[in-house]
Parts: sequence; C-alpha cells; structure tokens
Amino acid sequence: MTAYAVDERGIYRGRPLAVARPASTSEVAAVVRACRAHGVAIVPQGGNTGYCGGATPDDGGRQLVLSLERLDRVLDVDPVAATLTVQAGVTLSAAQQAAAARDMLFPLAMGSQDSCQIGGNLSTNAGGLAVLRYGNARDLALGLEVVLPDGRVLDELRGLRKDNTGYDLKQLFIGAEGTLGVITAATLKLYPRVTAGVTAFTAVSDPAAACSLLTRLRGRIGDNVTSFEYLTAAALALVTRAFPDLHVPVAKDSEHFVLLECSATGEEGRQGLEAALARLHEEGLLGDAVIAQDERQRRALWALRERVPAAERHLGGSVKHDISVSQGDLATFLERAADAITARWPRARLSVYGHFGDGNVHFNVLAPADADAVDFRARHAAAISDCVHAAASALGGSFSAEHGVGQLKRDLLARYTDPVALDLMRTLKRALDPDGLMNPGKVL
Ligand code: 2HG
Ligand code: ZN
Repeated sequence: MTAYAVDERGIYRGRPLAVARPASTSEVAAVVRACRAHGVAIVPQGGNTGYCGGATPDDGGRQLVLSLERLDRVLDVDPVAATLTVQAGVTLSAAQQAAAARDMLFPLAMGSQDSCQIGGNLSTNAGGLAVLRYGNARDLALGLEVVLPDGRVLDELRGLRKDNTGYDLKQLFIGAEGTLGVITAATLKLYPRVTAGVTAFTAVSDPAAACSLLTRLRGRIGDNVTSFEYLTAAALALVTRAFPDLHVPVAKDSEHFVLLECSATGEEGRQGLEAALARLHEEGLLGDAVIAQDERQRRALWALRERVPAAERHLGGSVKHDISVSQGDLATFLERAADAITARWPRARLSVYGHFGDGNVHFNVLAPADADAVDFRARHAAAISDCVHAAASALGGSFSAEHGVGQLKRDLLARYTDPVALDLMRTLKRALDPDGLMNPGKVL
C-alpha cells in the first residue's frame, strides 16, 4: 500500500486501513455504502500528484484509500458537440490524446499530465499552463457523475452548453477535493485543434514591463495568447544548474524573463502571430527575444520553465507558495514579498516563476546555499509562508491559486477566508456528508 500512503512531495506519510480499487461507478458506490455502514472514512485518490496532501490518509490506520485508477475508460468523443466524456481515472495526457485522435483539443495541460487523472484535476480545480486562454478545470467541465457520501449516484453526465435548471450542482464537487463526494466521470469541453503556434522566450526589464507586454499582446491578438509564464533569473539559474544541458537563449544578464505562447486555430496561421510579436518588438516591449523555429526548439524553451520544480527538488527542495493577486498588483506583490523575505532571511534563495498571465506566481524560497535544506525548512517554513501569504492577502489575493488546500493549507483557509463563506462551506459539508466520512481533515 506504500505508493498510496505517501504524497507526491513526501510531506505526509499515512497508514491506510486498506486500498480499494473499484473498476466501475457501481463498485465505487458499493465501497462508499460499505464504508458508511461501518463508519470507515474514505480518502479518494487519483494520480497522487497533489502538492497539499489532499489524497493522503492520516496515520491512524482507520481510513480507506479509494483509488480511481481502474476507472480509466474514455467513454465518448463527440467532435460535433465538442465534448469528451471520460471516467475519473483517465490520465490527463490520455484525455488529450483521445481528443487529438479526433482532431480536437482538450486544453488542460500541466507538468504532471502523464500521471495526474481527470478526477483529481476536477477535484482540485487544477490550473496549469493554458489557463489564460482556456480557464481552469472548472471552466472545462460541462457535466459530472458523482458518488455521494450516502452511496447514491448523481448522474449529471451531460454536455449541454446551456442549462439553467436550478443550482449548478457539479460546481460543488469541483475543487472540493473529495470532501463532498467522489467524482467518477466527467463530460468536458473540447476546442478546435491548434493549427499554428508561436513560442517565444524574452527578457523583460521588470515585472511591470511583463504586465504591459501581456496587455498589449492581448490587445493585438486577444485570446490567441495561450500561455504567459514568468521566470526570474534566479529560478532559471536553478534549472541550468540542475540540468546543465539546458541553456538560456537570450540576454543572460537580465533579471526577468517571459515565456509566451500564442496559438491560432483555423486559417489564421503563424504569420499573424509573428507579425504581432514583431510589432511589439519595434515598440520596444519585447526585449532580447527568441522565437522557436521548430518543435524541438519549442520543447527546449518550455523545458526551461517546466523543469523549475524538478530543479528545486534536485537542490534540496523549497518552501512553496502558490499565490494569486489581480494582474495589475503582481509587480507590487513581487516587490513586497521579496523585501519581506530578504529582510528576515537575507541569504535565503528565491525561486520565483509562474503563471503571470493568470496573476498566479510560485514564490518559492530555498535555504541558503550552505545551509541544510531540511533543517532550514523545519525551522523557518511557517514564518516564511506567513510573510508571503500576508503580502498576497494585503492585496486581496489568494494563498492557493492552483494547488488547492488539502491538509497542508487547511488552517490557512480558516484564517484567510471570510467567516460567512467559511460558515457556508461548513453548512454544505454537514448537509452532504453528515457523518464526516468523506476525506476528513482536508479543506475544512
Ligand atoms: C508549476 O507551475 C507547478 O510548475 C508547480 O504548479 C509549482 O513546484 C511548484 O512550486
Ligand atoms: Zn503552477
């Protein structure tokens, strides 16, 4: 059971009573009913790639892990309705491939896509690398099938684009991290496949310049800006140190960089996208920049961004943050958070990067180069996170923009959430799960 008992980051080590691996919705319902009859708590688990311990049982030996991995069938791809219906255990990359096989795009994308599963993506309302254009997992869900805490099945597996019949119940389960029921299948939105793309890597003078670049670019090509990722020189330096085969292709003396991707569908083509970038270059908004000329170069540019988490791990790990503020406040947040951290931990190393276009950055803090990383985190992680979260909160931001709450950030939810909202969440939890058996100790 070891693989199901430990979380991705190795922060939580649970002791499950057992692991159930049902292969159908009715088997999931049977497991839930049996657990209810015996007062056994259930911890739903997808690909187990979460960062907040949301899918890890406690160490009491009384919680059952309910793995969705055998619900791994693609049920339907409908290019006319532009929908994809999959069971919860289908991996994100298998869902993408099922769409591509019918010449369509399922746009959710993230580093963990070969392991993470659709059920987990929805349960955590996952974000990733193309939120700017296509939204979070929540925005891509049209219908859900859910096993409720009492063992009944809520069958709302429909692909309707318009449906105003009362409460939108599926939204309750998206982002609930398995605390209100178990998502067993979903009908998701598809998009026309991308026919041309331009990927560029550019130096920018500062975060405010990155913000202007994004605004101007969107003014020119609108939603065709698919990704807009920010990286500090320090984050890049971690990557090139951990992966010496990777190289920064532009002004190496710059402190700030942007990886941006624009994509077109239909006949629009690459030329329009390149022309927009050329224009911004003439206007001085793009600094020293490169444009990928082929898929190999595109992959190399993306590797610089996607491998930051692996580089952090490689160099001893980091105190991770996943904050968001409104786009216009990002530059202020970055400045204030960096000031707050360096004032108290002048030798700590910052690894700052992320989904700039979504107002979401990972403001990660590494131990000083000569310190023991594990010991540093044990002693300082809580105080460091307090500083970072306070900076986000002061700007009306969120302490968890994409990784969810789980057990890691449960107390933060209680601290930072409006009391009325928190009370409403607890009311919903009690109403749907009066015995408190669905993923207890997570979120609330
Ligand atoms: C990413 O954007 C992920 O790469 C992981 O959300 C961020 O490891 C992190 O801090
Ligand atoms: Zn991220």
